[in-house]
Amino acid sequence: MPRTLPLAKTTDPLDGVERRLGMPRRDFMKFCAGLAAAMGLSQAAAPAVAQALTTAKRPSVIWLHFQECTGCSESLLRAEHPTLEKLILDVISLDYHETLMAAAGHQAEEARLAAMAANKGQYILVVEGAIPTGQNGAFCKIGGKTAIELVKECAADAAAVIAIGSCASWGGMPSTSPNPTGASPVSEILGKPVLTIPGCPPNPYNFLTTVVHYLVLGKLPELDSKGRPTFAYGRLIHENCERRAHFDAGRFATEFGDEGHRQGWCLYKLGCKGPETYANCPSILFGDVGTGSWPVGTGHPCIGCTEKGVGFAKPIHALAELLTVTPPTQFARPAENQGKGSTLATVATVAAVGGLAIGVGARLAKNLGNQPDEPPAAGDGK
Ligand code: FSX
Ligand code: SF4
Ligand code: F3S
Repeated sequence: MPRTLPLAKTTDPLDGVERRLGMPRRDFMKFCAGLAAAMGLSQAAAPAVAQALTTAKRPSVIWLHFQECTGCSESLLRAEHPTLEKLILDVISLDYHETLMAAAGHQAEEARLAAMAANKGQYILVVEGAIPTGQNGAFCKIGGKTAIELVKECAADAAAVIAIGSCASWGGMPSTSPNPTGASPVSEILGKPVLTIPGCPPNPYNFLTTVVHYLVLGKLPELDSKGRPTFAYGRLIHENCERRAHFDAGRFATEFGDEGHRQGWCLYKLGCKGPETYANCPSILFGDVGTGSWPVGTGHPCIGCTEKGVGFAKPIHALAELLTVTPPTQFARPAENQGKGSTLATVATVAAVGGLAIGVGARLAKNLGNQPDEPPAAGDGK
């Protein structure tokens, strides 16, 4: 008599998603579709993203803090929808993070050394904050080591180094002239380029998408000349700004609270650095709190916080350099140079297909909500 072989047990990797992330499976799949689109992949890649998020071995992450305000960590932890901080903490194994770990003193140092030894050559080093090089690094010591010694020690056996925030990426706010502490970027200390995710603070989705790219494709994303992933920093803010039509029509706010400002007109004359700053802020917004949740959306000019040589370097209300455009005297130019990376249109397409993706619902709502009842007549601008 033939023997009946027992059926192999199958386990659905998505089974635990609802419990672990508090996110319905359907929403999780839509979210994965959004991440795939953000990486420049097609909708067909969504299952691979879901697979990587649910089954890939969680990479060990050593997270160092130096000269900064902890806003990078705060922005990751304060994201609301869809429980981003849970997703990040689920996707990575955060083995050392000075402001989040319970351990202190010698215990904390031991945890760092143990994680580095156990994951030699495989862990990701994330650095938040600039590194003070003045007076031989005496401005910042942790566990008896200077920031310079610590970052070199941790980078030696890392699989990848990520500089998160503008401080770690290019010096940021602590490096503002005259830079008395010699605040320097990670790349300068290590003497080699590193992946950077600038912004003060950076958008947490750009960090998550970078990590997911690493998990799904086994490599870091394509970078620009400043080490930034092109999926997030490939286009000027000015290319995707909801106020762009006002710029092209010559309608500018010239004072905070004036008629143009209240009408939502372009903030170029108030010093907006969107025309010389590369970032996806207008496409993916911040904090998932709804319409207008990015600097220009709230009525303040972009200060260029993601851009070396602009943020914390140029006066906030000084006029921006126009990298690709000049304000037309009468008509918009028929075509402009465009960067690479996600556009409002591509993100909106994902929203239409998936119904939910990286703050897109809020983005679309904002666009609708921002329509003035009666568009001001051309020529009203100042
Ligand atoms: Fe703060 Fe991070 Fe700014 Fe710097 O973000 S938000 S000062 S970029 O390193 O903590
Ligand atoms: Fe938007 Fe600023 Fe460009 Fe005006 S100058 S369109 S506010 S990015
Ligand atoms: Fe920074 Fe400008 Fe975006 S100030 S957050 S780069 S809109």
